[in-house]
Amino acid sequence: MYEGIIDFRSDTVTRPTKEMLEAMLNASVGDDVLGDDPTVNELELLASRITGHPSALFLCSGTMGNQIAIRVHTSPGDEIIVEDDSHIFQYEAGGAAWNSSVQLKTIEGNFGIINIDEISNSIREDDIHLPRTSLICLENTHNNSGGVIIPIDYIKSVSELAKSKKIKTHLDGARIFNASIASGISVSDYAENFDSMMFCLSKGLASPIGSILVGDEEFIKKARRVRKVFGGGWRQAGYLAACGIISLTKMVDRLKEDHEKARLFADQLSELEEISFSIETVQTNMIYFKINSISIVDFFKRITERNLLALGHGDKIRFVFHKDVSFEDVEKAIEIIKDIV
Ligand code: TLP
Repeated sequence: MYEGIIDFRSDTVTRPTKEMLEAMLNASVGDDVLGDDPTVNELELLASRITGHPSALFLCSGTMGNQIAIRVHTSPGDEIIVEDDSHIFQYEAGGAAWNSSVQLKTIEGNFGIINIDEISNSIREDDIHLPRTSLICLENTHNNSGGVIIPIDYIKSVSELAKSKKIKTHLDGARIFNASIASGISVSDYAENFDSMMFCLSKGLASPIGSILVGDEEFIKKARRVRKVFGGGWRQAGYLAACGIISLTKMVDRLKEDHEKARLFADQLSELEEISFSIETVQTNMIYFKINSISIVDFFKRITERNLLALGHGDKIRFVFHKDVSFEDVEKAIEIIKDIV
């Protein structure tokens, strides 16, 4: 993509399509803080229709969407239940404590799934000594587990438990469209189980910037205010919303190609005895694997010399597949890896 470099670090590296750039040039815009940017309003309506939630808010990042949701659903001193390898816990720079003065009750999961009894046992009694459990968050697909899909029956049982305890639920659905394309379950069928959901336009859906938060009218009204407090009120955001509309109308179906690339890569890698990973986790557009023949540092040094980029995660290496790596690039990457391991 950039002069001979093949970039598997993330699907966030995807560049906008030509159609998106043209849509930016031609977008009708207004001032979104004043509520009159027609393209933002159109994108929010579209997001609301696709997810089945009454209202939607366009914002700059997935992290901002998760953080706003936490702020709206909780009060200072509350506790929220999250899986211990979730993005909210691992990669949002302690934002929940910083922005919302809440503490996180992390529970070890199994491929993103926290045992339902453990969730139930972690919900606090109503006692003035204890924090109030006000929110449960799930993540689908689950990034650190290899982009695995969280099963809908499990999601429903968490949702029922939360409702019975009057606890809110939020889905970090950064890659919910990958989950939907791979499972055949609609985004709205996933989303209906949560009080709010965030999803990203800037990952596999190829927008340069942007995420969406959905929920009911009251929730989004508060979220809009918190977005302003966080400095996220933006003006002619319609230029970006124009790309978001293309993401949602033209870029969803092609995600299955990214899943095929991941599968091709995984199938070839599984033949190398120096590499280990569990093939069942390759369900969408990424793969995490270990190497036993050379160190991770050497691996990264050698692939970088050959113009291949990927990311490390502890003792694992992550490759993510997206529209800006071709099937040919995938084959090339496999040959390079075969050479160096
Ligand atoms: N994930 C990034 C990194 O931050 C790890 C990536 O390259 O995968 N939820 C999930 C599940 C995510 O994977 C990410 C980004 C986010 C939220 C945050 O989205 P952004 O980067 O838009 O703030």
